[in-house]
Amino acid sequence: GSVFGPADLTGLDAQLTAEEKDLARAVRDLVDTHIRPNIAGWYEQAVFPREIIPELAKLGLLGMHLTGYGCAGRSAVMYGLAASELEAGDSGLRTFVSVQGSLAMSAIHKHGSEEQKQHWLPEMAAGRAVGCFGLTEPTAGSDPASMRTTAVQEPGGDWVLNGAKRWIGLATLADVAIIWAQTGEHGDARGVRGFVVPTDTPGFHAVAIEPKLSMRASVQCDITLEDVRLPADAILPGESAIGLKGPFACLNEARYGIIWGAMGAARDSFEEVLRYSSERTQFGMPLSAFQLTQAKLADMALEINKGYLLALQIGRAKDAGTLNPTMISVGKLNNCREAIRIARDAREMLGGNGITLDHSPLRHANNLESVRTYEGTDEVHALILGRALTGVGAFAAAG
Ligand code: TGC
Repeated sequence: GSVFGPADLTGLDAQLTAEEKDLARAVRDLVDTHIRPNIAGWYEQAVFPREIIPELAKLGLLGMHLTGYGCAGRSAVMYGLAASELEAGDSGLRTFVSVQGSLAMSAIHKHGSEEQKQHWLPEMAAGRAVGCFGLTEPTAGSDPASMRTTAVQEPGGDWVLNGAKRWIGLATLADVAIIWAQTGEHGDARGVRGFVVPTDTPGFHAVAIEPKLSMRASVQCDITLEDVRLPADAILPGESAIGLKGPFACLNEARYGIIWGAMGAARDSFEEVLRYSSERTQFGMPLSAFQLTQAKLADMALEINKGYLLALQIGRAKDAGTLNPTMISVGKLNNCREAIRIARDAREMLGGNGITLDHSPLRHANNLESVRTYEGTDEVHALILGRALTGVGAFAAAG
């Protein structure tokens, strides 16, 4: 059958190479073996299963789109397929791979020194070191330019960081944090810059944000930075990392993965309710024989086909080197919005049984509340598209 499952009514499968399909199936096997049997328990107990990290590393899924330094060097489409399969298991597990690979490893790979790359990337690709990415702050979410965290360089060359970060995935598990901070004007450092911060540096504290009603099999944290002293070479030195375009280049990678990931959660919700509706009998016939059920299933399948077509189009553009951030916003906005609708419709079709952890759709819908919010909210992506269409930025009040 199609790697996109029974929702594939448009020959999506035929758009993939054999190698791409093999990778998707290998990740699905991992999800079936290690995630599906346990996810309800992890979700209920709010546990991120650390033991999954070596399994993800074995398949080369950590920093899988990066080349060299022990990374798998896979195509964007393969990375997307892996994200989709993982998120069919749970958004929290896909988030681990995104934060580790698309954010933390990408930051070092794109903007780091040779020493930083050699030191961290092979360990992170092997899953022996975990990374996190600190951009968002308690008072700077959609507007990262308003961040207050500072990095001040002392005469001896050391950097001293002070401030706070919020909603940082994996921070309590992480060995290394990429922290973005305002430098003011220090020699070559201008504006926002990134720093490679080992999390055992004195003054670095991370605390998990609890209790959450979303993304429970994952960890998001508050970080405080109190006089965190770093050597001069802790700064990400690349020209590419001067200013907010440094972190935005990493967000592009993570947002790209979400385009595919969200469709995985949608597909899993659809498959669950497709199965259920053929087994569940009311008024003397299976739910699947009711016209209202069929209309809902058809609508879900339409959006899954459109969502994957969009993901494939954007993925092929990424592999061809023609991707631009506007295309990423099209995919992120559309696929998160449609995925959460599909997950909610699937919950509804499961009736009362749909509110238990025996079924995936409400868990997916709750997770997708986070997915549509992080890496640029629906509103931010709508405004990025509005700016692309009109030439007028409407993020802040005019004047
Ligand atoms: P503006 O201030 O004009 O731009 C600053 C510079 O950045 C460049 N740029 C981009 N570069 C590459 N890719 C993109 N997508 C870029 N978007 C902007 C821009 O060209 C400029 O460069 P330069 O050389 O002129 O300095 O900003 P803007 O007006 O373009 O953007 C405004 C807005 C609202 C779109 C932007 O601020 C935005 O995207 N806000 C949303 C922030 C967001 O997504 N936050 C999520 C943070 S993720 C995180 O902290 C952890 S969540 C995951 C986890 O850990 O679990």
